[in-house]
Amino acid sequence: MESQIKEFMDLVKKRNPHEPEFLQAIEEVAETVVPFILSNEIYNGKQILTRMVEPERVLMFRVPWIDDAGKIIVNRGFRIEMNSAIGPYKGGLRFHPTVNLSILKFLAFEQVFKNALTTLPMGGAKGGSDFDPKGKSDVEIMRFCQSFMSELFRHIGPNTDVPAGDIGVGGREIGYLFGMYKKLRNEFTGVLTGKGMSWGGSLIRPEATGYGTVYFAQNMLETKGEVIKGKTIAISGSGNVAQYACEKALQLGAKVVTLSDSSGFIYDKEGFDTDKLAFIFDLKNNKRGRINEYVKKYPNASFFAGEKPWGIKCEIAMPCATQNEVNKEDAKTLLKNGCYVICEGANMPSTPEAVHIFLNAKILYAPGKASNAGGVATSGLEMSQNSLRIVWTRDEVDSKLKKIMSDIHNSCIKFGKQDDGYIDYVKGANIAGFVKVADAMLAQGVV
Ligand code: NDP
Ligand code: 2IT
Repeated sequence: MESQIKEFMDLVKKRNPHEPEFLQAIEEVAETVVPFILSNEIYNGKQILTRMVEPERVLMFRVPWIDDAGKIIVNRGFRIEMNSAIGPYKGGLRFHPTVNLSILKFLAFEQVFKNALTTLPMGGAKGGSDFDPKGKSDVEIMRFCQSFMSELFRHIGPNTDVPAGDIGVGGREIGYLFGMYKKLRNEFTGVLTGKGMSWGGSLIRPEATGYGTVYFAQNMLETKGEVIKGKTIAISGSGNVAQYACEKALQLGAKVVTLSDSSGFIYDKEGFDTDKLAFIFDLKNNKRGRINEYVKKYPNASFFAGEKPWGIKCEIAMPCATQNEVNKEDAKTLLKNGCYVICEGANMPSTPEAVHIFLNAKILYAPGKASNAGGVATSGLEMSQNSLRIVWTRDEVDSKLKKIMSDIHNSCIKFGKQDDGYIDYVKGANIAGFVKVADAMLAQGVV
């Protein structure tokens, strides 16, 4: 078994040198899916995984724009259309200076499995740019988004590829991107998700990733006869996912004590409440400020510059910032301090060493492709509403989101429950996602 995984990985490494994040995401899948393929005649020998690691299409393009000082800037734009076996390509756009081919290919690959898990008909994609939105004026953001869309529009469409937000892309950016697409195509369609409510958006979409992550944590706790109420939670990040994970956790009676950004983390030992969270929403979404400003307003809290929150004692950790933000040492520290639930809001936030530590310790560990799927699932619900030209109520969307998270949890149990009763959510999510996509690929022939 080990040798077959190695043989597969050697091939992938040879074809994708210099793409460490992409290789990391593939290896995590291969460890559980290769043995499954070998023991299932219908998949064995069909090169399905070899096909799945090759994007159907990779787009790279120049994004020139002019800053407020009149200087011409050139960024690079990307869209990775990874797999369309079960539906149109679907996945977010990330604007961050670290964006490169490796990061977007890992995200697109994860998206294929995640989208399959949602139960909705969506293929997998990811895109973005090395553009850094930090410190840019609104007009600069608009000019950049317009330039980006003036190329991307040729490749996307409501039945072809439907982008959405990710790091650095929220409601403001989706607005500018949508406006340019509509102008170029002369068509008002659901080509992007995360739209504003007056122009085709869905209620709960902004909240969905964070809410869904907390719903998933609840589902995991239920397997032990426990609830989230009263638990202490450490959250990283303070963007879209972190904010709404915090909001839902508070609503359900948990105590959230940390949030962070790339400059460090804040620790409020009394826990956040609705007023404190409203301050953070305003700070991050309107003022676009830094997280350390929180301690000026709430001096009982502390700011730890350049550090991550994983040294703080908690029962539940929710990494909601970025990839590889929980390493081997962090994992050991979390366990030492009594943490026994890791529920990932971010994509691939734990390094492979950290994941193995969590699985060996047999704690409740949910990989992002399962636990953060509520965001893209609600994007799928936005697409359905656009097609039907109707708007569902908040309660309708929220209850569909809860049901989807619970269905994903059940899929993880179906394929991940071990003989001793331990639920390996990594195995469960990988195999459940694989089976859905693989069956569609087999039915559609070698294309
Ligand atoms: P936002 O841009 O809204 O927020 C990102 C947060 O993470 C910010 O607090 C940011 O801090 C921090 N962060 C980003 N990069 C780094 C870094 N290299 N080191 C430390 N902190 C960092 O993005 P989202 O909340 O939308 O996304 C967060 C994560 O969730 C990502 O992994 C994303 O892929 C994933 N995700 C998002 C979904 C969505 O619907 N938006 C759906 C599913 C997953 P700073 O401001 O200082 O950069
Ligand atoms: O990683 C993700 O699932 C997202 N950024 C959301 C993608 C989407 O299409 O809503």
